[in-house]
Amino acid sequence: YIPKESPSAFEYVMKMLRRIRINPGIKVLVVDDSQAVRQFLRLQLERHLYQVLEAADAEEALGILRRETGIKLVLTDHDMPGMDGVRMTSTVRRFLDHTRLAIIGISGSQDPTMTARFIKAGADDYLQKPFNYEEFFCRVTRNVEFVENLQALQESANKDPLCGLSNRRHFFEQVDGLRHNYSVAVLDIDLFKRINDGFGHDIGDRVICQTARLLESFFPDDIIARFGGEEFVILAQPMDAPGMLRQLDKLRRALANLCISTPLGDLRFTVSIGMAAAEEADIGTLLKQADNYLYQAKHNGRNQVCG
Ligand code: GH3
Ligand code: MG
Ligand code: MG
Ligand code: MG
Repeated sequence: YIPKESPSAFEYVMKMLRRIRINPGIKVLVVDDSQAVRQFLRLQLERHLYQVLEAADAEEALGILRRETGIKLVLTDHDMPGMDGVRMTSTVRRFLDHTRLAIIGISGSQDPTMTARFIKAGADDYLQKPFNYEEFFCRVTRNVEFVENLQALQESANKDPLCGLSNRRHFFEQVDGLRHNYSVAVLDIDLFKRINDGFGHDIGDRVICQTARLLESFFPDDIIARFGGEEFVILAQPMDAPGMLRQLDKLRRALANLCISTPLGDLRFTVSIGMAAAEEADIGTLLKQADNYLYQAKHNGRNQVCG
């Protein structure tokens, strides 16, 4: 949630990030075949409140990375029995990109190509053993902050700051490439201008957020987004047009039954919904069809689903 008074999402995110100097509870995975090295790194990291996980080889590390969520940094040795650190890095990068976690390669090898090999494989940084304590923490902190900055930027680029749903841009990113077997619905709050005029913009905002929450609870497994103003889009897959129409009508009734208490008295509102489904059609075509049905729903007196 980004407060209205902040000049922009970007500045707000940056301010929050500057405030967080230490990262308590941030998960770091240490991969090294030497238990003594793992123990040493654990002690160092725990002094800075990191939460440390350990793996004795690449295979164990890959298992942990597939299972655990929220690991922000991997510190990996190069020479280990089985898969080496460089190969492990390129394997990790097939399923976790730079916005998910940073990787720092560590090695005592004198091989002058080691840094380049780690970075080409997808590592973000490299440390030569034995390393200086100060340098170690500079690099750890810098890389964790970088991942967090990327994640915060990605979130503010994808999410609607008012209601937290995906925005229009992220919606199209998520549906990119879909060609068949889905249905699309466009939902628009009825006479929303009157809500704003009669109850004020803040109450209008609350109506938008309440609508978003109900949308989420009625379509938990589908792609939903706030397209703009008081308009939302739902994409359900696989396509089941009659089922989708029923679910949309349930949502419509649930919204009509909501009663929002405000300083100016109780507020009720309704929505109109247009839905389109096709075995084979691009998203643009389906959205246009759903929009036409929405227009029909408005024309027929609002508070209804057409499709
Ligand atoms: P209809 O039933 O035909 O859809 O009528 P309507 O009044 O809902 O339609 P209209 O498109 O004329 O009004 C939409 C209003 O939504 C206009 C705009 O000021 C308001 N609006 C857009 N974004 C926001 C927002 O983020 N918060 C609030 N409170 N109002 C918004
Ligand atoms: Mg080793
Ligand atoms: Mg409207
Ligand atoms: Mg509208």
